[in-house]
Amino acid sequence: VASHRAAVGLGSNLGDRRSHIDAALSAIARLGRLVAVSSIYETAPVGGPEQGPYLNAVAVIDTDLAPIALLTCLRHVEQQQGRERRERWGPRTLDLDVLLYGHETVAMQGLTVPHPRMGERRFVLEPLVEAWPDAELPDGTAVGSLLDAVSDQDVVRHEPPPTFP
Ligand code: A4P
Ligand code: MG
Repeated sequence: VASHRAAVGLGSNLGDRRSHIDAALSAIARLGRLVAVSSIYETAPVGGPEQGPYLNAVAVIDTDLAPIALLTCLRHVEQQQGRERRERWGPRTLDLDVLLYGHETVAMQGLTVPHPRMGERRFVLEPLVEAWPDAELPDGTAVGSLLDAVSDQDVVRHEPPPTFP
């Protein structure tokens, strides 16, 4: 099986946000070879009901898992961090999204890659560009050019990620 470079978006705005993110990063590191992790960004919530600020980050891995297998593993990690699905875009202990999977386009029931809303979201693009500066969409669009075009959404502050052995 050929390995693919995938970007995973992490978000948390319930409970001990930092420990959910750190636990998720260690689990994601076991799904392949960890290439890079962004800083941890504190961001204002976008969409959904009134809710508290998020911590967001992006992890980049080289993985042998097929896209749907990767998503299944990420769902399992969400559950381990106490994720309950109540309402769409509502507050959550941990949300893990497959942002990019190589240059592949995936259009399956329950899995769309690139993530359909990533192109307008600073809370995704800023950590993605930090962790994977030359990332591209399947059509060759540089992710950095999307970040330049995004209208302002607050990224409040950021702190370094944990270090991995
Ligand atoms: N799904 C389809 N494609 C994907 C993909 N590439 N990665 C399906 C992950 N999941 C994918 O997701 C809903 C459905 O999307 C799943 O059934 C999955 O099969 P979910 O995690 O159950 O629910 P959700 O996260 O509430 O919905 P959604 O549509 O994924 O929300 P988003 O777009 O992820 O937005 N503001 C800030 N500042 N930071 C955030 O992280 N996140 C959201 C959630 C809203 N506002 C935010 C943030
Ligand atoms: Mg989600």
